Amino acid sequence: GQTIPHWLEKQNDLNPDKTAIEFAGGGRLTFAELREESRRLAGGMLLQGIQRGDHIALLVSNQLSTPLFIHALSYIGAVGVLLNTRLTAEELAYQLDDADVKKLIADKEHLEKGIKAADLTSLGADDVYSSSRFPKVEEASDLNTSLDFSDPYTMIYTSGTTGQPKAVIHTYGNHWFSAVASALNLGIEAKDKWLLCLPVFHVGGFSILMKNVIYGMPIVLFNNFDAGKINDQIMENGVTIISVVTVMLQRLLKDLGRGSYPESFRGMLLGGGPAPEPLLYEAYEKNISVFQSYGMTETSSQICTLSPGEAFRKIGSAGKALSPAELKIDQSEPGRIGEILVKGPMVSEGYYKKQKRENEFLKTGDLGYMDKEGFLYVVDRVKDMIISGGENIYPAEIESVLTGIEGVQEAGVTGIKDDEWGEVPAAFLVLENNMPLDIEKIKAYCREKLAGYKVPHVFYILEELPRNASNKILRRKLLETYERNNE
Ligand code: S0N
Ligand code: AMP
Ligand code: MG
Ligand code: MG
Repeated sequence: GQTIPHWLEKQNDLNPDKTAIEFAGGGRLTFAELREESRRLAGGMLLQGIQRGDHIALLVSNQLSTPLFIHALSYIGAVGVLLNTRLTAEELAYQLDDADVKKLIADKEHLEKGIKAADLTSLGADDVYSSSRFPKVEEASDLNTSLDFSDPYTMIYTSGTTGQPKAVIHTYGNHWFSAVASALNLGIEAKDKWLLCLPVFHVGGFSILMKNVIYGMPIVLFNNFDAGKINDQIMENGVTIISVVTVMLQRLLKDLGRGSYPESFRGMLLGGGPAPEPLLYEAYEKNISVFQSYGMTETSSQICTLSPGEAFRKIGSAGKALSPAELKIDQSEPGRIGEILVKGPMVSEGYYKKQKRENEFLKTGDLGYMDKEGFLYVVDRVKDMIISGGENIYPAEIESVLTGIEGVQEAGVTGIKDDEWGEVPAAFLVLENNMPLDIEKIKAYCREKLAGYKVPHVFYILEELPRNASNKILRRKLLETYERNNE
């Protein structure tokens, strides 16, 4: 395929002394240092037997070393399998096996869980780092100097309608076009500094690391979401843009109180799920531009975004398809609600080990409409997915854990509204012989099997689950059925 110079080699040439990364936990790297350290780390990885084409899992939070690992993979040509650190060992084990991972690299905090999950060599991030070879950069002749657009770079798990996790494959080309498309919409200014507080194991956070090296733009990296400290960075440290999910926007506005952001702050790129209109208006009242976006893991981050010029005029809309992308609503009549279909060079070609998509357009499983001016409004989902604080939850996954519990005959899970997280899972259980159950015990069992955010917040008992003619659970009728039974 088409190749370009390795983006970090390019930044080392164009902006060697410019700050690349400021770490909120302390420390900073220039582009020359980021390049040098990433290459040294690549040397360490080669020593550990990591080779071109290997699938290497990363189980790491947003540490200063995290971008180095991500770039080291590209210098070797290995594929990064990005793992959600909130998952349990059992959940991780499935992904590690499915993705044919050769080695797992975990940071201190997650190494123990990683070892439990992986029947393969697990390496401590610190150990790989301290074994780095290539004391002199000139020695690193076996590292990539260019990137091929058609080569895979990352794999990130998401689930289909069945709740079975599958890995979205992103090529270098997908990430490149995503970053460039976003820049054509939001623009790049000389003073830009992007704050990265989204976890980098999701594509929204990862995409900021790509913008960092593709634009030659400094970023401020946060490991924990601390609204006060993040607002300080916007107020006092020249941050111009930040990517957030709804709950983050909510927390930042609450912390800001009656204060306001400096003129230099351009706005917030909001994605990962729906946003309540009152919150968007609250930001508007505070003169904060929110660039609402629509995207998914499969589109390598946003594929539609509200432009800076329309942010205040089109509140509630996710904007238009970015320059190289196309958007269609699967509906014959304009203005009517239908499934959202997308196409573009940032859209992944498919999932690992799954058949490639036949249609040019990706069917998103989301419902929306376009207004007369062609602006997208996302209104609902066809898929039964729940979004809690920007994390996706698949009811089928929780249901299968619940039905594994003795005394539970059937289980249905659906999302219910929540002021903090947007939606949280609620479980509806049909019990065997109406055997009484200890809900605290069920919760503890779920906690062992499932990431914390997937554990149902409430449990309801039903006589039977609402089902359609083909015996499929009508998840959207669960709450209604319960309420009707308990009037
Ligand atoms: C919001 C976050 C930071 C909340 O985490 P916090 O407050 O740090 O929690 P902890 O201290 O770690 O844990 C405390 C308790 O809270 C529970 N908890 C944590 N998170 C959630 C949650 N999401 N839902 C429900 N509960 C949660 C913990 O479980 C814990 O309780 P216990 O101990 O009992 O278990 C955090 O949730 C977060 O980082 N969320 C964001 C995730 C994310 O990145 N989502 C986006 C995914 N989508 C994409 O990447 C594609 C879209 C995209 O690209 C994009 C997205 C956003 C912006 C821009 C873009 C773009 O297009 O560029
Ligand atoms: P993920 O792959 O984790 O990024 O999840 C993508 C899903 O988030 C999409 O398929 C949508 O269901 C949801 N989503 C993303 N952007 C929006 C938006 N602007 N409004 C409503 N839902 C959204
Ligand atoms: Mg935290
Ligand atoms: Mg997700």
